[in-house]
Amino acid sequence: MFHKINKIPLYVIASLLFGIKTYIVYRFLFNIELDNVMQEIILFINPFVSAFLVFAISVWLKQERQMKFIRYASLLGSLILYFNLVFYRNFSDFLTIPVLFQGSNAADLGSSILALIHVWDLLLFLDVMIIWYLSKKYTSTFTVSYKKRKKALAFSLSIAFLLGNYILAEIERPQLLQRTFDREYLVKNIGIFNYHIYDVVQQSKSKAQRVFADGNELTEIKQYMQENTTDQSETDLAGIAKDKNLIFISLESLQSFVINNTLHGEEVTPFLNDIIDESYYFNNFYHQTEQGKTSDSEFLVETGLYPLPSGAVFFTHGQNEYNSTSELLKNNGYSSSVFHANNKSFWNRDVMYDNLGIDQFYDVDAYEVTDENSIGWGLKDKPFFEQSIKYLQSLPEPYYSRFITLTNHYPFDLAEEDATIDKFDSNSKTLNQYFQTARYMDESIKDFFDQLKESGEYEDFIIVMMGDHYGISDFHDKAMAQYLEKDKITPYDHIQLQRVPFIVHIPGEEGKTISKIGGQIDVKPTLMHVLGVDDSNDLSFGTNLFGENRKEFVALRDGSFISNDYIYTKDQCFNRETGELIVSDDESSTEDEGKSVESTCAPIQEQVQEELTYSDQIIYGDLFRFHDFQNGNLENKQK
Ligand code: GP9
Ligand code: MN
Repeated sequence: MFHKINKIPLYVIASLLFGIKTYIVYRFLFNIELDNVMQEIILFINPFVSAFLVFAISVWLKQERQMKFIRYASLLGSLILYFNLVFYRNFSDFLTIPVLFQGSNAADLGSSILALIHVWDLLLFLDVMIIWYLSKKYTSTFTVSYKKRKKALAFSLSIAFLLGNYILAEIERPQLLQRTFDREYLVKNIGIFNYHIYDVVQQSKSKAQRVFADGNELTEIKQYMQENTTDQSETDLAGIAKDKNLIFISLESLQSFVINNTLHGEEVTPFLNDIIDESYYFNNFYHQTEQGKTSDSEFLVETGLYPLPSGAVFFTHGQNEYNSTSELLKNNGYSSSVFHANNKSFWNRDVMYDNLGIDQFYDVDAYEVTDENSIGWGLKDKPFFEQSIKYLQSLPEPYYSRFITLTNHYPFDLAEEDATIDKFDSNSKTLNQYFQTARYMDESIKDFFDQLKESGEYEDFIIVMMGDHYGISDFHDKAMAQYLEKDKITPYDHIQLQRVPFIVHIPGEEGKTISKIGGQIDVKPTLMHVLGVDDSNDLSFGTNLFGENRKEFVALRDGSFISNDYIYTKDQCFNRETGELIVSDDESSTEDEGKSVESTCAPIQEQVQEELTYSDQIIYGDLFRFHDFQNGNLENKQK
């Protein structure tokens, strides 16, 4: 037997053994969810890819170092895997650098460590023992002076495997590395070791930017905010919902184009349409999210800062200091909670929520999820709300509770028995199904309202609802044009499609539809205004939507903007009312005759860039650590 094995280089044997072991750990000891065959395949491949990548380095080493390298690489790799496993047993999550070095997590782990280690775990080091034995006993057999050709082969194979793995992962999750959805997704797709490398690179990048920042930039930024984004004027609604329980519902992927609209002659969202009649409804309200999708919308609501141009700020800057909506409300006697039936680590929520001062997170573990009551991304919205009520009633009042819905999420699948409106008929399955899941979500919210009414304290609530981001991408423009009865979707239409509903429902108030422009950045000061909370020391880029002194634009995260008069996107400036393109040269358009982009969009565009850059500066430099939000002063401290 050994006769045959000794023909195989030890680094290949080590890769195979280590690969198999890692796969077993992934598959049977971590609770990784696999949704399709592709994911199964990737999960199977990546342990071997990473193992080969490391062990193949040995061919470049001097002969006397080769065995030592393989031995220690296998030991170190196994220890990393094992530490992750022990951590996972307690937290159902993977290690990250910040957790290792500054987390209270690690301390928590200390006390319970014995309970997390099992005798059988020794088996996880079986390959290490085999490798040590082989490398010691048969040192001379396995020590080889590799020819250039062999070295090149080992190297090319490493790179080819890695690329192959990466391409499969990209197919399975486009933009996996840029967006970082979830640690589990990363581990599932690129393996735990490459995930650690990725994590180290990410963390060092943001650490470096943080180190070079001092508080001085804040002075200028504060001045900008004072001049442009502060509106402390009083309105009739100031403090109207003081001390009421605030329920905030995040409407997954809901765009405004379905509101008060029909399909096959039926209203798509009958309940929301009704409730809008008794609410303040903003029909020119835009989402401002980027790659972080739902989490970006949460970030906007909690901080009044813009999310980042790439990546999810919940991930990349989850440890920064913020002055969150939850914390502001806490200072005014509120408790805070989030209800969302997904893994707690998705979008790094568990870490970020702690940091934002959110008291309670009812994640998937708080719900009873079965095959029957779930679809697509998980628990359906109706059982989600039903099962949430008991928790809601147990919360200390007044509370600020955010509910994040899920059923109206791409690919918008719905069980037939849940569908109460026919599909649309176009070349886009996505858009065709969207109306059905939007309707389902609408019904789930109706049921939730009914339950709140039954509980008898309906008047004690203020209910705010907001679409989190677009659901239908421009990939479906043709079908969208068909639905909207347009020839095509122009860049102007595209921007107008970024409108999402924003509804402020205060029982007992009549409400009205408000057409002025606004965006998610404005939610925080708007909530503070109606709740009568003093936020004069807060630093944010939003303004109270009920006030009169709103700045004249809404900036989208890609630099496009909507102003009272214009819409700017992709180097084109349109008249907001008519959609007419304003030409830049002497040729004049019919509407804005004689006007040029220079005199219309350009000055606002500059300010939009300035504002977005300020916001990024705050986040990259973690500048709020230099600010005392109690007294509104720059602190003379360096943390
Ligand atoms: C996941 C849910 C949906 O927890 O928030 O995420 P999305 O893809 O919309 O950001
Ligand atoms: Mn979402």
